Amino acid sequence: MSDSRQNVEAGDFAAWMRIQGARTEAALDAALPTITTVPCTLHEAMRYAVLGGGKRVRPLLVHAAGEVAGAAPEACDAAASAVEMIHAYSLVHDDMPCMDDDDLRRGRPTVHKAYDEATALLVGDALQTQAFVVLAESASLASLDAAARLRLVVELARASGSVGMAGGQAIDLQHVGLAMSLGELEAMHRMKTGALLRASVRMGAYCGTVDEAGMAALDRYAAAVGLAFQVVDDILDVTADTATLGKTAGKDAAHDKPTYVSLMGLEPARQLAEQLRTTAHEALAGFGARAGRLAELADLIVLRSN
Ligand code: GRG
Repeated sequence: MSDSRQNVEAGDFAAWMRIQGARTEAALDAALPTITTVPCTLHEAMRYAVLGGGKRVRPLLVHAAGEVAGAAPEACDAAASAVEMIHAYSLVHDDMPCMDDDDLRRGRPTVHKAYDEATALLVGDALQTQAFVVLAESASLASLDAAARLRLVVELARASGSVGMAGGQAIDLQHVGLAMSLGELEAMHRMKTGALLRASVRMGAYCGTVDEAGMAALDRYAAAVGLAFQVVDDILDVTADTATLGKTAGKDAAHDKPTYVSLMGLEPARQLAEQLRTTAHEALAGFGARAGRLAELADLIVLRSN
């Protein structure tokens, strides 16, 4: 895969996103077993869950942080694929009847609807382990030393597990129909959604080189965009329609879930998202033009319509 970054004029964010999106699609395609590999139905369902949909925000964050760190785009492809596989697994499991019970994801029937529940469970399980196969085996990470490669594995494992995404999901499920303070809501979302977004930024940086102060600045950026992503998700759940979202709108209220909108109101939630965007931009100040894509991604995350 050739590095097309140089071909994109500075500031041409839409073209950059298209190029990174195509890179991610190709890298995921290559990293997933083919549909003729036994068990064929499981592999077909894994590919259905991952390929041809989604905004690819996490892979974009990996590549943008990689640009700050001077990382090889090929190394970022592997890290981006691994993060997106974990994200896709979380969506497949989240949509199952035992969790959020949804029929629509990325504008298509959810995996347990297109296949069946047992297949959906196994798709999530297998995508989770495949993510770590990619980090351990990918030739495009061969330029990294063993310690850096191990950091990628630990970063993704921690962000996905019981002190990250899975733990946040557990807290979320425990609080359906119950009151939650804003502090508790924030802590839950920092785990459930924020941890993987933060890991995306840190893994992009680990694919290259960033000093301690730089990593702390990237962490401040990632914490702000991670929370902003969820605040905006809560806003869109009440303001956008199902066709635009590609998933069922209005589900938070229907499930009686505490959200930023239900706790703060719509306008204060919008102001919070805007404040977080400013915080994200401020965190990048020391990087100059190298962090241009990260700044544009903060704008995308806050100003998105789906
Ligand atoms: C099942 C362990 C486990 C965890 C599930 C992330 C998650 C935890 C569930 C998803 C529920 C949800 C809708 C959360 C709101 C924020 C979010 C992660 C939205 C989906 O991510 P996008 O918008 O999706 O990046 P696309 O399809 O664009 O990739």
